[in-house]
Amino acid sequence: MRIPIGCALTVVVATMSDTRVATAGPEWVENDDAGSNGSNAQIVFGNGPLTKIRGRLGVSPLQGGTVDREDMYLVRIVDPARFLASTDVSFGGSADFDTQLWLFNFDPIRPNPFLGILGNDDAPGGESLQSLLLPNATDKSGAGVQSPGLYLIAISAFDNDPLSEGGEIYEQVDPTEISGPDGPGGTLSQISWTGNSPAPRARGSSRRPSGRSA
Ligand SMILES: [Ca+2]
Ligand SMILES: [Ca+2]
Ligand SMILES: [Ca+2]
Repeated sequence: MRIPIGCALTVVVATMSDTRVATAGPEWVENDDAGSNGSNAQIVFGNGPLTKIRGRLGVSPLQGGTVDREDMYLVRIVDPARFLASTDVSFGGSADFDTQLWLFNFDPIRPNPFLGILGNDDAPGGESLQSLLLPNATDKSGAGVQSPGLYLIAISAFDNDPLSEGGEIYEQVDPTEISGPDGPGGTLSQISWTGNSPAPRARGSSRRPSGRSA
């Protein structure tokens, strides 16, 4: 049992069947706990397009009060141009905390198998603390989802950011940018997190969307 933080992540990633990974449709519910990196990410499997992931972050009293700060899922993106992931109610998602979303490569045969691709804190537009990932970065990194395949998608609360051995993978100059992997650690595989954010918190005067979507 983990209590406080609920979220539903709208994900449009897969449009075909006949594969074990990431064509679960339409909804995937976190099973036990999704891990925090590419080696323990939860595999999303099934048939049909995946439209939503439901999960929880927060304190686990049954696990000694440890805090689960991030969840990562392995999904298949079939049509990169249609990729969208969001916790914002405008896109069918929901969360009761200030979310961040992250996308990584999943390429286990390479020396750096979990390279960062995209990250966002607050959806472009500036009215929401919820997050939005689209196929391409909005900063000057030129990053984007280039080809169909397996990818890792992760959710964390602000300001818990992904790390490689080189440091932070993303440079979030503006909270509303969809960032490419332009941080000092951006050329290396994700291995951990900054861990900042034991509990969700709101920032500024933006309205905090509440409730959990259907
Ligand atoms: Ca987790
Ligand atoms: Ca946010
Ligand atoms: Ca950036």
